[in-house]
Amino acid sequence: MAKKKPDLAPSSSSNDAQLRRDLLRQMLLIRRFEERCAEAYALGKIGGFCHLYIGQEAVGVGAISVLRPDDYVIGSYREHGQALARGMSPRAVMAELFGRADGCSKGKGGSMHLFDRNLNFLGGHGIVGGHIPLATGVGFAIKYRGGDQVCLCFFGEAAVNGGAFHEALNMAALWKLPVVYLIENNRYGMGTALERASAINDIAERACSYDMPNEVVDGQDVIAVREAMQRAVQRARSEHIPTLLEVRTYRFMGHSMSDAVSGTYRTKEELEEYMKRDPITVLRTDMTKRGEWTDDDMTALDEEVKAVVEDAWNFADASPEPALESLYEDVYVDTTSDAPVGAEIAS
Ligand SMILES: Cc1ncc(C[n+]2csc(CCOP(=O)(O)OP(=O)(O)O)c2C)c(N)n1
Repeated sequence: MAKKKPDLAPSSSSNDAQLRRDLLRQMLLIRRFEERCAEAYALGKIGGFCHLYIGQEAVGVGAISVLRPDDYVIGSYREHGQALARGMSPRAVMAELFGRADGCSKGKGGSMHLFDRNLNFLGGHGIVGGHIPLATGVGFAIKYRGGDQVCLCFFGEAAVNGGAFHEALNMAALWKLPVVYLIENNRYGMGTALERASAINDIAERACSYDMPNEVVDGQDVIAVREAMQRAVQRARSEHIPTLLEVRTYRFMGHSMSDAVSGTYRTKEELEEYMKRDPITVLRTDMTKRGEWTDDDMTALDEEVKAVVEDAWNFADASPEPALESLYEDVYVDTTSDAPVGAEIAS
């Protein structure tokens, strides 16, 4: 069996100043959005589970920035930021979190179940690793129909210890499916450190079992994420070769809104050390050094995105709760119509 060593992706300097501004704006929008989510949760406006993306913004933003509109994105329950990066409106996301009828899943999915068929954003899944085989299925469907789209699948490092991960990657490698499997390695599955749950610490090496290309990527550097993703997408699109990316990042908040920020499983010092590499600061510092960004620019951008988030909050707050009669809608496919089941998806 060929053992491929994961490479550390080099962070390079793109000359595209506009691109950097766009990436910075998206990351800042997600940061401010998530901060307001924490407030809304404390006020009881958001119920159920709520997993914030603060600290990991460069992963979703960098990876999704490479995709075409007809590509597919599927994620776990930590997906607010990915939905926003994919272009879902902050209003639709916030309304969903508030459980309101104008939410992207009509207020019946909540934080862990954000969907948008027009954006090919396929969730939002609460079962750890349960959506990885779904991504393989999407890859199969793309190839079967002769398309050149790519499916990007986000999941945490704890998911690689489940059987679904191995079955899904084996099949994707065997059948050459256009899927990018992206591990967001934030070092902890709830309160369990990676080293306590995985037999190997360099988890990109798991791809060697399937002879699959793999890379270790600096997840605090949005440009590095973008570049690794570009290589993976190129392989998937032109040769139908899947890739496993291990993107190393860190969550600055607790696992969910139900546990403390630092918890007892990690030290305050560790958290502070990782927070020195805030992905927003990393990009902003780079832009400042290039002479293309000032403190005034940052203040103006911050005000702009805060207003967007404020608008989303007000929209969500004004949206009605789903009607009781809608409780059973969208639960089962309507098989009473003449159209064959699944026909609307295939079209
Ligand atoms: C199959 C399954 N087992 C256990 C859980 C409970 N659980 C929810 S989140 C989580 C940790 C997952 O960590 P990771 O995959 O690294 O993602 P992260 O939360 O760090 O983004 C666990 C064990 C679950 N949702 N599904």
